[in-house]
Amino acid sequence: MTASTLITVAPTGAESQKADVPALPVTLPELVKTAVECQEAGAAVIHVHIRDDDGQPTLDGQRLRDTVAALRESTDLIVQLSTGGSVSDGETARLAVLDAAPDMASCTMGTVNFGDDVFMNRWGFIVDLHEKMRANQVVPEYEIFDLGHLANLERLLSKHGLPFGEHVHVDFVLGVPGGAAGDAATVAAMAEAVRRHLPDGSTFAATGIGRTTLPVMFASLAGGGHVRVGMEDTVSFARRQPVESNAQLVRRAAEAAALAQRPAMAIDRARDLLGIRK
Ligand code: KMH
Ligand code: ZN
Repeated sequence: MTASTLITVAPTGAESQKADVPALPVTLPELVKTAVECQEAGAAVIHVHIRDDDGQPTLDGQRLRDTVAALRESTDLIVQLSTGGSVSDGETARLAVLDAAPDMASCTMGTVNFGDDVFMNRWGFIVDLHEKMRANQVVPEYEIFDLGHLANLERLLSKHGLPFGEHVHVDFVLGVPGGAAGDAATVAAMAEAVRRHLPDGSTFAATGIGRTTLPVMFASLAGGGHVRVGMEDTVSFARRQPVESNAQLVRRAAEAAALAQRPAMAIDRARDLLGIRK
């Protein structure tokens, strides 16, 4: 178990609309302001989805490059771009995200029902993402929406080798309608699968969608895991209390981590742990 807790913030996502969630950061200045606040609050990694001028999800290459540059200019955060995008994004655009040269990128380990939609992740596409990340020296965060995704990751690593950085880090995204439940038992089952089936030293984080945020966060901390929080995953701080800012969620995670005697991980330590290129 690491002595400190890696906190990732996922501030925007691709699903919520600014009209419904006014505090959602959708412009570049809003994203940078959020990032600065979240770094101060204890985050080490930022998982980024971007929006276009109408506030809709986009994978536009120039915007992605501008976003990476702006986050590097204003923060020390590890910049992780989403290759998941939104459910309507195609494989070519999702692979091209890596051309923006982030430190990290997400790599979802299987197809999953996603509310009324399907989040499509074919085996061949996963292999392409894994190989391109290694060629581009981008560290993956393997996104796990269901237990079978961990078996798929074991298969990927055995057939195609370790990722760039040679460290395996996964993120359990729980409570998605169509995926694994967001509860302590599921976190424990997945943590056990990581220990049994992934290389020694592999690390996991967990995030719970909506009202599963707190049980998943506490279960992950209790099980030696790391945490992801942010408005991509929940827009309610508590019952009938909308989230005011991403930093509010990061502060709560940092307080919980400190109570668990595993305080928020420093960014330099996170870079070493994950194997981020210097
Ligand atoms: N927006 C979801 C369809 C990722 O960022 O890699 C996919 C997602 C996962 O959020
Ligand atoms: Zn995402």
